[in-house]
Amino acid sequence: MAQYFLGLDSSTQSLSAILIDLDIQKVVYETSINYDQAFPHYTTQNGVLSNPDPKLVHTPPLMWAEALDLLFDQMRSDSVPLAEILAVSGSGQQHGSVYLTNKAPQIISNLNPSQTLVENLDGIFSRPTSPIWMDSSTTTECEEICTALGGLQPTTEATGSTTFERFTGPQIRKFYKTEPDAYNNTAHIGLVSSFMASLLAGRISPIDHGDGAGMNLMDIQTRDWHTNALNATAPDLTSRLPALAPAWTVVGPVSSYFTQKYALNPEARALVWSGDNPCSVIGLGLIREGMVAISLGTSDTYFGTMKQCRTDPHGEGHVFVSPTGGYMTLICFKNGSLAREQIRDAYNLNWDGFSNALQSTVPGNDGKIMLPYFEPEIVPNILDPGVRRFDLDESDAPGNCRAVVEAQMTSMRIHSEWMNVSPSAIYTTGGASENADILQIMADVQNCPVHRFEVTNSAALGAAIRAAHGFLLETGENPTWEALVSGLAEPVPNSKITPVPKTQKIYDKLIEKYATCEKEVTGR
Ligand code: ADP
Ligand code: XUL
Repeated sequence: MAQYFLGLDSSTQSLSAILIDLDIQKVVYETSINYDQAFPHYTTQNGVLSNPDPKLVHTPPLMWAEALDLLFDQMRSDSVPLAEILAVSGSGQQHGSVYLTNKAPQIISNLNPSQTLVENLDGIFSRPTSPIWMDSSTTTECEEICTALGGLQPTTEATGSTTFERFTGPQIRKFYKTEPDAYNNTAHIGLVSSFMASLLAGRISPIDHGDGAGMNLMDIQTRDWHTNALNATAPDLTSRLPALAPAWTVVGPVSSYFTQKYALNPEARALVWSGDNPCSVIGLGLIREGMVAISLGTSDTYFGTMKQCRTDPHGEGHVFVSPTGGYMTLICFKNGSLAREQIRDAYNLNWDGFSNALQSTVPGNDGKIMLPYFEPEIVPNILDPGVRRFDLDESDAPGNCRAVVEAQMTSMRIHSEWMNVSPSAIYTTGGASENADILQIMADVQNCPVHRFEVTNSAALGAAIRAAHGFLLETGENPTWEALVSGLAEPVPNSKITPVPKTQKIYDKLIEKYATCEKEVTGR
C-alpha cells in the first residue's frame, strides 16, 4: 500500500513540493511555484524586493503564505492524493526571520478555510518584510555580538559559526536598534522554516536544531538557546523565540484549514521544518559520518558530516545540526566554476580542451601552484582578489588548467581538516560534476571515491524523507536512515571514480606546499 510523504521547500525564488511513496521508494510528484511569476503584486525580483541599498534584501512573508495556498490548489488540480498523505515537512531558506504580533497564536490556530491564508493573516505581522539570507546590512551588529561573546573563536564555539551578516541574531539586533517600537510590538520571532510549519500545524512551531544553528543564538553543544548570545542580541528575546526541537518532532496534526480546504487527512502529521542545507544533507543521502557532498556550481560548496560537534577555529565553515541528530558543515568557496571558466577562456579552450589539458599533465603538476582568487574569496577569507602563481608560468596553458582544479580540491581538503573526519564517500553535484577529469582530481586529492549525484531539489526531497522519518518514529517504528534514503537519495549507478593509490604521496606533499603558499598570501 502506498505510503505518501510530502516535502515542501520554501526557497528564495519559489515554493516547491515533492511527494514520495515510501512503499515503492520513488518520487511520485513534483511541482514548483515561482514567486515573481505567480505573484507580480508583491513586485519581487528573483523573490526579493528591490532596494536602492543593495545590502538590504527583504521579502514580504505574506507572499510565502500566499504561495502555500496556491501550491495546495495546484496539487489538488493535479489530483495529488492529498487525503492519503501521512505526514508533511518542509525546508526553508536559512537565516530569514519572520516577526509576529501577539495575535499570532490566536490567528494561526483559527485559520478560516472559507478565506484565503492572506485574508486570515491580517494583523499577524509586526514587521511587513523579512530580512533574508542575502541581506548583508548588519556588519555593525555582527561586531557587537561577536565582541560581547568574546571574539571569533568563542562565538564559533558557542553557536557553531562566528557572526555573519545574514545570520538571524545580528538581523534581530538591527531590527531592535533601528525599529525599537516595532520590536516591542513583536511577540514572536520565527524563521522562514518555523513560520511555514506553524501555518501547516495551526500552532506556533518550534525551530528545529538544524535551522536554529543558523541564528548565532543556539548553543551548538547543548542545542538550547544560548543565554549570553540572546543577551548580546536584544532585550527580552527569550520570550519572543519559540522552543527548539529535533528535526523529527511532530508539531501536531495538520491544521483544519488544510483538511477542510484541501482534503488533507485530519490524521496527517505536520512536522517541524528545517533549513534547506540540513534538508539537503538528507536529500543527498549523507546519513553517516564522513559522507560528503561537493557541489561544483557557480561557487563550490562542501557539505561534510560528523558525529561529534567540532567547530572551525578560523570561523570559515558553519556547523549546523544534521537531521540525523549528528552535525553537518557547510563551507562555501566562492571561486568555483567561474574560476575554472576564467582559465578555460584565458587559454581559448572549450571544456573538451580543458579536459585534454588535465589529461596531459601529471598529478601534483610538478609542484606548480595557483591560488585562484579571481574574485574575493570566502574560504580562506580574501578581500583583495588576484590570482597568485607559484613555480607556475602564466604561458603554461595545461599547467594552469591543472593548477586551478588542484587548488580548489586542495583548498577544500585543507579547510575541512578541522572536522577531523576523513571522507568515506563523496557525492558530487552541479554543472562541473559532468567532467570526469575534474572528478578524478577530486578523488585523488581527497583520497576518497567520488560518485556523481543527480538532484533536482535535494532540499524538498530531504524534507519529504524527514517527514517519513518523523512519522515512523511517532508510530513506534524504528526507521533506519539507510532504509529511508534507499532508492530515493542515491548516486548515479556506475558513476564511481576511485582514487589512484600512487597519487597519495604526491598530493600529501602538494597540500603542504599549497598550505605554505596560502599562508604567505593570507598572512595567517
Ligand atoms: P548554479 O546551480 O550554481 O547556477 P550549475 O551547478 O548549473 O551552477 O553549474 C554551472 C557551471 O557548470 C557553469 O558555470 C560551468 O562552468 C560548469 N560546467 C558545465 N559543464 C562543464 C564541464 N564539462 N566541465 C567543467 N565545468 C562545467
Ligand atoms: C546558508 C545560506 C543559504 C540559504 C539559502 O548559510 O545562507 O544557503 O540557506 O539557500
